[in-house]
Amino acid sequence: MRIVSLAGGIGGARFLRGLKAAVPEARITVIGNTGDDITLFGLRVCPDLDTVMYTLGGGIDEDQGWGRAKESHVVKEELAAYGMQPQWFGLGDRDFATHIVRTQMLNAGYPLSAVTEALCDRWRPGVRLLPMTDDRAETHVVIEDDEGRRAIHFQEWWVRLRASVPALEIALVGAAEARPAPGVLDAVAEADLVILPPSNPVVSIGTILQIPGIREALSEKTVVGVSPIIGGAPVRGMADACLTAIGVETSAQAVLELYGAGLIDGWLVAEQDAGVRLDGVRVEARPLIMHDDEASADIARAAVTMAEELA
Ligand code: FO1
Repeated sequence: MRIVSLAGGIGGARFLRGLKAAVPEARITVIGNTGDDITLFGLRVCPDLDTVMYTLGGGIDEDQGWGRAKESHVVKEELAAYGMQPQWFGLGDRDFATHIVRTQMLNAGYPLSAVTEALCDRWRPGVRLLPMTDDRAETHVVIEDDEGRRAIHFQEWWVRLRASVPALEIALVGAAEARPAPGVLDAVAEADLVILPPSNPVVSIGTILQIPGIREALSEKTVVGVSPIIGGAPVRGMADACLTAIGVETSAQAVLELYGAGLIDGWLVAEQDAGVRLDGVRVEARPLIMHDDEASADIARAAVTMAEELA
């Protein structure tokens, strides 16, 4: 069975670990969000691709959900000693090696998809990990503070400001000119089913859907999504701040409507959201908290079963 899954950061990666356990015989292609990518100290950092690669490859810092396990921060401290900015983004020593390899390959002319394949050659995540695009498409956030109205990189809003300043706009800069990475549209066309993990619907799933051609390709397939919102609140992260920024209510109903019945065929919600309805979409309620790998696998299995029934 061939499955395509879109993924963002921590929630998506944990769900994918469950999906692999639920359908070990499936060939899974993950289309990873690259809107979070940022250049720091001359190095290209791809947080969501690395989170999927490390989580499925066994290198992730489990408590943080991002970055490497058994990490040290000597380089970060030395950079700070030189007064280098920014100091609000915590790059570990082991993680630096990933960004050095990636940047060296990008500078040699390899596209991000080839770089990601090379990095995954070491980590063996057990899925094919494709960036949503090889082109530059970065999420920037418009805020208004004492320095006036300005756009800042998503990571500065997310990590330095902890989304404490309202986002007046969230824009994927470069989306209109970006093309799906090689293999993305083929993987979707060849998929038996598509699963949307409970990733951030705005800055993870939403950004991938903004790459021209991807939403249209997915709409041809049987797609089952897992609600990232339970009882009016995100399970983790700050999806509520992102949804508010685009004028969408923080609810399982509103996220389903944001994705739309043109895309979604099945929608898994938590029991307290059992009243969610949308014409043309089958809604099922079940426990959705991924408190351990077993729970993640159960949710993933339910999504696959639903997709098979809908196909
Ligand atoms: N998130 C934080 O809250 N603080 C950090 O210092 C931080 C560093 C970091 C370094 C590498 C990486 O791959 C991810 C990192 N993240 C950090 C998480 C990152 O901001 C998020 O994982 C995604 O961008 C949103 O899903």
